[in-house]
Amino acid sequence: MTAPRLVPTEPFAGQRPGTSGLRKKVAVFRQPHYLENFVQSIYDVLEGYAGQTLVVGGDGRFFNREAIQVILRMAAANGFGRVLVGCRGILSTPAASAVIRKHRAFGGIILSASHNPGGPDEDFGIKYNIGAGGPAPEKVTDAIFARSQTISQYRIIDAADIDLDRPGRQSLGGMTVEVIDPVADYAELMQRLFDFPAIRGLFASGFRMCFDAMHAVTGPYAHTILEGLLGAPAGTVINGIPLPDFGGGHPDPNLVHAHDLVAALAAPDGPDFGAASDGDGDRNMILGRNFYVTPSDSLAVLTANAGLAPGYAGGLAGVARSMPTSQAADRVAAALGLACYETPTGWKFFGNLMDAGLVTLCGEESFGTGSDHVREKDGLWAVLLWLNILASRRQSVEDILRQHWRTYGRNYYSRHDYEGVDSAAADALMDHLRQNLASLPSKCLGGFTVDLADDFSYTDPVDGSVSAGQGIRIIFSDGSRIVYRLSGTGTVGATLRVYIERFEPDPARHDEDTQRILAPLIDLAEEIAGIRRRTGRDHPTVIT
Ligand code: VG1
Ligand code: CO
Repeated sequence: MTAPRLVPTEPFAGQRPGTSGLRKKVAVFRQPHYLENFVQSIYDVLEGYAGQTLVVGGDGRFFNREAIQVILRMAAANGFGRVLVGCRGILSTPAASAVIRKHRAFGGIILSASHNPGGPDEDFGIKYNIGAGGPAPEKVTDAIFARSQTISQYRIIDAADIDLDRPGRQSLGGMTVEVIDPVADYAELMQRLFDFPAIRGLFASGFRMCFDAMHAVTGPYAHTILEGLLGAPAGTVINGIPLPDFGGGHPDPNLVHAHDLVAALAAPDGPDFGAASDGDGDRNMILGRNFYVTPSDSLAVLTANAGLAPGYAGGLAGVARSMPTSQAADRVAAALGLACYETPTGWKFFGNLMDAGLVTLCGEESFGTGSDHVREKDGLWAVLLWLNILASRRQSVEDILRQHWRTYGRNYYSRHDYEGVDSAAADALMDHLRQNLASLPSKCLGGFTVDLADDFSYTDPVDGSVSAGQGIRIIFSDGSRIVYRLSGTGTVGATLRVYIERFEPDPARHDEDTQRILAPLIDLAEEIAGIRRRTGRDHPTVIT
């Protein structure tokens, strides 16, 4: 057995994990000892893992395989008993969560920068997930960061690379490495949740869909499940082979970046249903024929219809959404008598609620939806739940949405992102907003009366932990909202996100253009924050 080697090192500034772990440019990760420091910091704050199982995998982006070899050699040196690693280094984020839970692993390390581009000059990321399968809570990520600021050595063994392309057991030092099929456990779980025969029947009836894997991790999952188990015709999955640079694109499932999918759906005689997922497979975008479903509406429709799928036929415990997500799901929850929770941005806040059995479904406006089957958001899961609903209701996506709006009203919603803004300017803008919050309530601005203005603070109902400073919300008396927050996942400068929402109960007004109907609130968002003056930007970089 190879003896662990202790390597002296020095801390790096700025190894603070953001919304979803540590995300930096590949060049940053490639600095000597940088990755090792962070991995050792993770291992150092964990307790009681000797002889236990760790799950490791990533979205296949550039540097994935190299990072995995380091993580494995360090896991062996630190005393893990076994590592389950996805074949070819592949595990989607939700599949990693499923594997951690099924095999009762101690935890897992997921390598991804999600929807950010990949390649030698692009982004890489690493995050730790706990034994429940979800992202580490803030107290753990804070401890990892603190450790990374004082670290002076790391443990590693000298050994040849593990063959990540060969399924089965290999030995590394005294540790077992099991190279597993990245799809099998996940596909088995999906078959327990959804009515596969009904969905197979839908495809057999001539229903056509296009799934855009965006050259990212969901390709193998979608091929196996949609074209294999569900009998969708070959060609249903496009861009289905994971590439280290995602084919040069942004693996971000929105109307701008999923252009191949949007084009397919807009074609005359195009498919009935379209969907895309992101780099690591936890996001989803849902499209009908010439029809876009906002992620917030998708959460509401899934909440209203989940009972049609066998896995949710017993009813939902409750639903949770992140604060900036539209309040569409709240209306469904109220109508169905379900508890509804509002959490800060980021999936880690849903874990406690699901573990305590308080909620079944969760969602975010950023193309994230999921349930308590795992502890991550799950792109393909959302697609399968939609397919189950379509198989059962046999209506078009558009008809389902229109009927939903007639029943619950429509929450017009949009997010405006200003990317790569000067960090100091973005901080100043937020500070200015914070300082002026107290003066806003009961003011009438542009015809809207302010009901509440605060910097969102969340007290976890399960463990009582408080997360403050989670975004500025301005809520108006008619239920409209403007929310401002800075992204915690960017790698260059700051990204300012402005979220705008307006509720419209009148079915005669459910056909308006979203940006037009939101225009007065968009103007107000500018007036209140002075975005143009403070950031020098005339327009958002991305509108979703
Ligand atoms: C963004 C989204 C947030 C999501 C996070 C991780 O965070 O807004 O809703 O949970 O990305 O998603 P931020 O801090 O940049 O707004 V993923 O698919 O990158 O794991
Ligand atoms: Co993602």
